Amino acid sequence: MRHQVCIIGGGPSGLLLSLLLRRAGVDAVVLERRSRDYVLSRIRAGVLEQGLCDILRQAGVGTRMDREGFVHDGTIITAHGTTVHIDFKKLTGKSVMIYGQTEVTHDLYDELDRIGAPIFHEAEDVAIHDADTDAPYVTFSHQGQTRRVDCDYIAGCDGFHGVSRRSIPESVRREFEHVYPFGWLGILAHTPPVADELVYSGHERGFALCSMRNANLSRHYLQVPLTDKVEDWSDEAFWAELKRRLPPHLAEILVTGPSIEKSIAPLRSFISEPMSWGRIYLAGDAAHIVPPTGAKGLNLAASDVWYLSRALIAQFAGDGQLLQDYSATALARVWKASRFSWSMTRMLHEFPAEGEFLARMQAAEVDYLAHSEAAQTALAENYVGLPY
Ligand code: RFL
Ligand code: PHB
Repeated sequence: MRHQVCIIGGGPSGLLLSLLLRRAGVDAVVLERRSRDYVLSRIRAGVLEQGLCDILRQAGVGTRMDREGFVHDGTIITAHGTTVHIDFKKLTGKSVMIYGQTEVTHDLYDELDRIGAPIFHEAEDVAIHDADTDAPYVTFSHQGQTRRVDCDYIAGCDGFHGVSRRSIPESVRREFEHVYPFGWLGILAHTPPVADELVYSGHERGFALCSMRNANLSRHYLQVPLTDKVEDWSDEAFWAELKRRLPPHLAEILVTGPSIEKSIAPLRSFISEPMSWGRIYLAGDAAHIVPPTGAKGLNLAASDVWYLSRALIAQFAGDGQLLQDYSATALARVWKASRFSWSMTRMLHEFPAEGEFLARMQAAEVDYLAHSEAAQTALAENYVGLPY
């Protein structure tokens, strides 16, 4: 088969790219390794920047988000005995939307189905060929048959473990990685959120985050050692530890209940440069990973996809400049969002190996944040998302 663009990976990056291209008359196919049910069962991001919300609306998939999502005008940061309310709206004029990645993915599937965009699920052994020529192609096996997609461009939207990044020769690739000495244990529970806004809590026992999906669905996280397993954490142990890490007035009103999902994710910062080679263009987690503090992962995937969709559309219209500049344009925003995620992670987590000096620096940083509108504005500007 022949398509103008072959998109590898049907997570949010790949699905959104497919839709944005289709809207401009560019034809793309999506190859996804997993089943649709599997993709939809992954509980991940929950905070959408205004930039991503605007893209979804423009692409015609924002209706349910605007109906069921929750606009948050601020967030609460509490650590070392200091609590700071960051008022996004007052400081930046912008807000964020609470709407799960799972729901975004759902909405994208529904629209792609409606317009008949091709998606192959359970596409196995996806391999990229001749990416450094004008006639690249991708092979995969599907329902026992070997298939081949001839295309003009390949979009690598296949996440951190995908094949696309690794198809760029090692001699060309430069990878930057920072692994944090802990993970996040997350639970989802049918309980009301502890506050109207998200609560980021730094504590000497470790970081905690109280997030939410809706008025009766909470998403909470605890910093845990990398050696911990999900089985080590009963629901009771989770709630007891979360209470210890929250300020007393929130711990008192926290409503607990059985978890409906529980998982541990390690934290890392990772950036692979360049984000393109030959006819391959990487977007989202295929090119970079941020720690979840600050909720940038999905939003960064969206800005990559935005840049890439504009560049491919211009290319097919005869102007190749944006595509030539894609890697540099995307990376400039990626490094800034990575810096923000890294600095939020540094400010709020326990780093046992680093001792009292770091703890004092963290306390000074939160105290500064509490008393400086400039510092609050800088945090808010990054949290609601840098422009693109
Ligand atoms: P995804 O979502 O990983 O999708 C990539 C897709 O590619 C498929 N794939 C392949 N398909 C074909 N052939 C292959 N060889 C393939 N290899 C892989 C995969 O099955 C998958 O469907 O990347 P994408 O689309 O770039 O989207 C990025 C976001 O998913 C990601 O940045 C965020 O979810 C990160 N993230 C979080 N971000 C936040 O902003 N807030 C969060 O709370 C948050 N929690 C998380 C997260 C990421 C997690 N991961 C990846 C471990 C929690 C977890 C557990
Ligand atoms: C979430 O709701 O899953 C979430 C929210 C904010 C973060 C990370 C995760 O910084």
